[in-house]
Formats: sequence, structure tokens, C-alpha cells
Amino acid sequence: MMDWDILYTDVHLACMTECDSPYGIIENAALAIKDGRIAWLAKVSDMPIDADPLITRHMAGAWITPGLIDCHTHMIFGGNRAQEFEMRLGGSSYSDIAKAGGGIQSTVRATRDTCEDDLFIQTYPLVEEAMQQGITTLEVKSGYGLSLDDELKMLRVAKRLNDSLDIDINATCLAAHTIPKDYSDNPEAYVELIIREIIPTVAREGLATSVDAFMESIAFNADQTRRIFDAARDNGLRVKLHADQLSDMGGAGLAASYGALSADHLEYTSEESIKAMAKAGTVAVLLPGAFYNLKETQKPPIEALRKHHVPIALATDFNPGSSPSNNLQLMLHMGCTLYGLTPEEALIGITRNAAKALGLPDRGTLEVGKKAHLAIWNIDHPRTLSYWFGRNLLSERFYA
Ligand code: DI6
Ligand code: FE
Repeated sequence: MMDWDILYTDVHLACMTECDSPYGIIENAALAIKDGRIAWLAKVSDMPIDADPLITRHMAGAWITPGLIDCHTHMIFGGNRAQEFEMRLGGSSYSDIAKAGGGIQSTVRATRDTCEDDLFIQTYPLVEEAMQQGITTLEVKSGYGLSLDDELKMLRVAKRLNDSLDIDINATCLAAHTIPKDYSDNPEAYVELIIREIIPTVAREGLATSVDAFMESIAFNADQTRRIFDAARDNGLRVKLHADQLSDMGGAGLAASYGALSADHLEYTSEESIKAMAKAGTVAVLLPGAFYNLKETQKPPIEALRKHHVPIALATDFNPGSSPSNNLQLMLHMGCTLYGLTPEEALIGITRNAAKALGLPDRGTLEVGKKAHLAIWNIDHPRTLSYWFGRNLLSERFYA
């Protein structure tokens, strides 16, 4: 007997599986959940006659997609940077502001000045906002602490949020976000601190599953990034990289050579690096919110990514400087209008490929055995999710 916990019936499914039908659509379908996993899904007409769910939900033709995954955020931070927004509107560039001690450094000051409890209290409603968007898995980076204690503080906040809310929070150590002001005379000493203390402690305490770095002329060079990645590997952590956002430093290729989960941003990435990503299975995480907000004009090389079959994910990059938006649904629209993705590619980017970018094969599609993380929508077709912008089209979310 099919003793399911819940059966959603009279639904249409956008399974987002790798198959011939666009979006992996199954119309006039039903989906059953048992013990937190998808137990069965197919057309209603194929329902087994011995189906005996505890709860049956008649959904009047709603659409179900996999729960959304925001695979790149800097959601935990103190203060905000509205003043820098005004400066940029007045003509200053993001790099100029960073070089003058603003930018990431100003959020580092504000984050260091905020105690762990207050950071938790401030971030809690931001995670709730993400949940209201249909997000069931969220990546959160440290990187505004830049000292052992403050990086650990941020990652403990991520863990507490994960333990307090119905969402999976995947934490990443981004101690290599920038050289903190207190080390500006001796950047190498900070790299040593990351390698010898921060990464080993984070790994030992199980506070993150991966290590990220910002490889850029205003942050870390290739040699430093390699040593940080070596330390990650020695401590059993996966790697990912903020690569080629403002210039082509060969970052995506370097990340691929380490078998990185993802290389993110990629506005200036070369075809050579893209080939290396394809070979390594490194996901391209595109962040149109930062591109838009910084008024960038160089688009990531979408055609080359397609040509070499590099999986493309989309994320918010939610942070107080370059991308102050927590709206993942909006990134669908921006991925289409700013980068030329198709609505289907965009939706794959916040489901199946976002799961790949986090190294989580147990989610991101609707398939038997996958986690029962669902987003339920009042729409007439999944393309509609990319069409509207700034609206929240979610009607329900299921997280087990
Ligand atoms: N690239 C980004 O877009 C964010 N970090 C990074 O390395 C920006 C972070 C910030 O401006 O606070
Ligand atoms: Fe980022």
C-alpha cells in the first residue's frame, strides 16, 4: 500500500530534470511525499489504486517546482551602504570607494561592531524574506569579519539560523574576501592567518562546507588564492571563487584546476577558462544583481558557456554593497533581460544547477528520492516566473 504522508494532486509539475521536455513538465499530475522525500510523481491518471495518503491536498491546477536555491549570498552583515550608493550615483566607482577604505571594509567595521546575538536578530528576517520567495536552500558566506573571532561569529550566526528556521543554510568561509585594514601593510600575514588558523578552525568546528575567495586586483592574487585553496583541500573543504568580476585574472580557470564547485560572476572570463570549467564540472554562477547595480557593461560569456556545456546557475549575491537585493525571483527576469538567458535556463539556474553549484545532488529537481523541498506557484506556465519582475508569485512552500 502507498502510505504516503502527503499527496498534492491536481497540479502541474516543472520537474527541471535533464530530459527532452522543456522544464521537465508533467501536466495534470500528482506528487507524493513520504519521510521528507518525494515518494512518487506522475500524471493523476497513473495514480496507483492503493494510494492511501494521510493528507491529500487538491491544488486547483497550481504549478510545483523544486524549492528554490540561492547559491551565492552574503546575507550576514552589519549596517548598510546607502551612502556609498549615493556616492556611486554621483560618479565614484565601486573600486575607487573600496580603495578609499569604504566598500567591503566599511561593512567589516559595522559587522565587527555587531555582537553575535544582534547579527542573528538582524539576519533572521532576511532569511524569512528568502523563504517567502520559495527558497528552501540558501548559501551564506562569511567575509565581513576578517579576523578569526569575527569570521567564526558570522559562521555561528549561519548555523543558528539553520537550526532555527525551516531552511537549509549552507555556510561558506570567505575569510579571503579582502585584506582587512589592520593588515594593509602586510597582506601576506593575513593570508597566513587564513591558512594556518581560520580555515583549520572553521573545518574543525564544522562551521562551513566550502571556502571561497575574491580573486581580483583589489583583493587576492592568483598565488594567494592557490595557497588558500590548498589549505581548504588539506582541511577537507570544497572550494569556489569570485572570479573575473571586474577584470580577467584567469580566476575561473584557476578555480577549475582545483575542481571548484563553482566560479562566480565571470563577466570577464576567457574561453580558455570556460573550457577548463567544462572539463572540471565547475558550475558558472551568474549574478545579474551585482552587474545591474554596479552598472557593468561587460556581460558574462553566455554563448561560450552554452557552447562548452558549462552548467549555468543564477543567484542574488545579496550583500550591502554590490547587490542589495534578496529577491531571487527577480534574478530570473534579470538573467533573461540583462544576460540573454531563456526563461527555462534561468529557472534551471535557481534549481537544478544551483544544487550542483552547492554540491547537493539530493535536491534541485522533482524526482523520486529527492528531498521534499517544493515551491508552489499561482501561475499558468513556468516561463511566467521570469516574465513578471518585482512580484512575489509564490503561493506555498513545502520544506521537510
Ligand atoms: N564580489 C561581490 O560582488 C561581493 N563580494 C565580492 O567579492 C561584494 C561585497 C561587498 O561589496 O560588500
Ligand atoms: Fe559575492
